[in-house]
Amino acid sequence: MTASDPPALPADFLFGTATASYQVEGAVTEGGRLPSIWDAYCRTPGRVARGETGDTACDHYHRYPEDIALMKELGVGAYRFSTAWPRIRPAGDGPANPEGLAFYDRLVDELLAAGIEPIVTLYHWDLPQALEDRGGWRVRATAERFAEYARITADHLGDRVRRWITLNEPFCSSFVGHAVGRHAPGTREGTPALATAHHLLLAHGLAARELRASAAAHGRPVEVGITLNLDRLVPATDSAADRAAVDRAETLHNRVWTEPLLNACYPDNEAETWGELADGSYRAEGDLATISQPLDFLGVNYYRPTKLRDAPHREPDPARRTAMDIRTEEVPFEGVRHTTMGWPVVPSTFTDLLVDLHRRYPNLPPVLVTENGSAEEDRVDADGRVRDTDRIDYVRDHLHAVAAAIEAGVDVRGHFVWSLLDNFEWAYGYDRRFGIVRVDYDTLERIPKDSYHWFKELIGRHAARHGAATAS
Ligand code: GBH
Repeated sequence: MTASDPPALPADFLFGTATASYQVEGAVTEGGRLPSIWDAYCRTPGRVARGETGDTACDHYHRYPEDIALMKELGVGAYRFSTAWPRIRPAGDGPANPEGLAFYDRLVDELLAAGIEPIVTLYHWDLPQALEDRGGWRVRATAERFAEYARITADHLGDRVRRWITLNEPFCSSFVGHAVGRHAPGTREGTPALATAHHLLLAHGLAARELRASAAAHGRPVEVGITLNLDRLVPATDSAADRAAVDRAETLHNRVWTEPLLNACYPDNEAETWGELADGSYRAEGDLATISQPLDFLGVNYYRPTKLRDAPHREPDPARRTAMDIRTEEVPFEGVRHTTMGWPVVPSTFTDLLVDLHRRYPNLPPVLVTENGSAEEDRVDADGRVRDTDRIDYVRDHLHAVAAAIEAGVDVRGHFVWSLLDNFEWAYGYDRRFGIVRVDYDTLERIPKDSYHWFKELIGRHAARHGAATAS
């Protein structure tokens, strides 16, 4: 099989697209929504490129019918979106907001009418600011508030939504937010950052229980998963020091999540990775049992591999060290293409990651690739056509990488292109475009790119080859 052939994927393989509330909705002061940590972060000078915010974003809050029509035309079986906690329970605790729930009613009903399965992520980084003011993810109480919000949302939408993702990329919520400082709330902490990771896992476990209790109370089917951005980490050389550096990074990026979730234990090299920062002060008896309830599926977001070498601590004083300072240093990949994010494109590393995950965790649940895609230059022709051939190559080659993993025995059930639309790319603002549909930010017009047409053809050929309507 060459890379230009269509990937050989199972008949019932699910094709989808994904977005997230703060990145596409806009309408941040409408319908009773209150600020999230991202509204606050965007308003802090110097944090987001050009001072951009999600205030309008793609205006998906008002234009969702047009966006759903685009997906119907595309032929996807599912749409992965996130509900905004600051719409549904704006203060983080207290009463639910009927207007917030009503927006998601409209969205879900429109999707179902178009024959598209709604898959809901409950948390894609927009924590109510009111909870941040009381400690945010550093405190255990936030995990309890999250479980309540999950219950409210599931009681309301669970008659129409079967598959739920508790958290998107807790690595970003904890370490990028509280140690790198490139995401909200934008701090650079040590032990408190490790506490946020633990409380996010706990939030997942408590919410999983509520999602299942809600479904049981109403006699509805339910599937619960979590989405992780797992990293494929490669040592710069074969030296023992570089391999040990990768072991520490495996724990920071991957095992901190997969060991509690899939093995009911904490990583065995925490001391080696974080030294005295990992003091466990944030853990309580029984937490592991809550976190490690069986998953119905695991969501994996994948974009790029990372090459690392051993390095000294960046901060010599342990008291001032962040949880990212694990004596590693990134080394560039040579001789491969890089996207506009500066991310190296090496599709075979996605196969390696999936196969390795499958070997390491014998009880691995079915996998959904909940995000995969690329930000590209997107030249617009005089006639308005967007010739994004680099994105087509990227998605096609990563679908081949998924097919190879399936052939090697990994149970991958679906793939969601990030993203349906160009949108608010966090600290980068609007100039990094991941969409298969271009958004003109002056007019908010949607322009399907060549990749959209290519993807539509791929989905159509897959359906034709397998005798059409296999999805349900
Ligand atoms: C995903 O994250 C997000 O889920 C999505 O919202 C986003 O739009 C999309 O991908 C494209 O970026 O600060 O140096 O430690 C992507 C995976 C992993 C990318 C963590 C940023 C942090 C680099 N992210 N990474 S650093």
